[in-house]
Amino acid sequence: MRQHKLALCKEHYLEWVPEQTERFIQKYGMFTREERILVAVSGGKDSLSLWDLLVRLGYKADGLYIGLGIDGGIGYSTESHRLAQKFADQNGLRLHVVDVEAEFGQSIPVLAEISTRGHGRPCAVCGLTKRHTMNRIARDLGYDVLATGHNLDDEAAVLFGNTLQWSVDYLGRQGPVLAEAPGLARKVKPLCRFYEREMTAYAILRGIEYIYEECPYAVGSTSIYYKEVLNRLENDRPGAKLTFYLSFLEARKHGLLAGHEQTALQLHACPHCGQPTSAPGLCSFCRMMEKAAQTA
Ligand code: Q46
Ligand code: ZN
Repeated sequence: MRQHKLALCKEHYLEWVPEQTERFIQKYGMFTREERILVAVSGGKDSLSLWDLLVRLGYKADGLYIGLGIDGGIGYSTESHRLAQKFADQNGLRLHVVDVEAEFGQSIPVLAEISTRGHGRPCAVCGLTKRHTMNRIARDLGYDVLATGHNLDDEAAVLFGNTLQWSVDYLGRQGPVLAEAPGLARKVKPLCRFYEREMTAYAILRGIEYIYEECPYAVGSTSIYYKEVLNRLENDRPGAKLTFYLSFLEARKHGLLAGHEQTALQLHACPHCGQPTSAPGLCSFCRMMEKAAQTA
């Protein structure tokens, strides 16, 4: 690991990753061992590794799998569901499953077509639906915290995109912890300081079976392009990605984005689903579903 000037054998690597995870959880005050954590599990290496780590560290963590109804010629959703369920069964863990089509009448690609959001890509609709579902399940089932498997490569790519556009409101909300608000569980990203390849190595060394394929709709996305750009930088300057992200967090801590952090005061309850929203009237999810119902 050139970025850390560190080389570890398998045995020590499998100790180092949980130690670092615990350090990040404590450093950013993510959660305690008394709190109930809901891990958003996609069947990929990051979310399954995160679940594995939290359980190994003695945290109370259940999983949530959201079936998006994406096939892409590789049976993406079916296979990712199978692997998430297999991991849960093998480890005696509880996995909640929400199937979008069963719940809302249409799969994500169809909903995206109907709603015309997202310029031909289902990602905007997908992101909105996943956020809404995670918040709902966390609220209805009484979880304190929602944990996602975003790694450093994900976070650096988002940061890079937001910085290129100086989207201060998005920048103000980006970080390892997004505080709870009335009706919204706290959101945390315990893997945000691990490089993607570190998580791949962890999953492989732990023998975790995960879906290798990316979602077919990720191909050609802007975030993948940003990741490639940052990888070129990292290649020439090991550690650049981590410095970029950590310096941002440091600058934010010192007030760089003061006034842009989302506060509970700016939110009100959506009259239809009750979830906090900053949009006037219905939340974006309910507006999308209303439009889908009218078009269908
Ligand atoms: S948003 Fe887009 Fe992802 Fe949804 S449709 Fe696939 S690529 S899964 S993180
Ligand atoms: Zn709503």
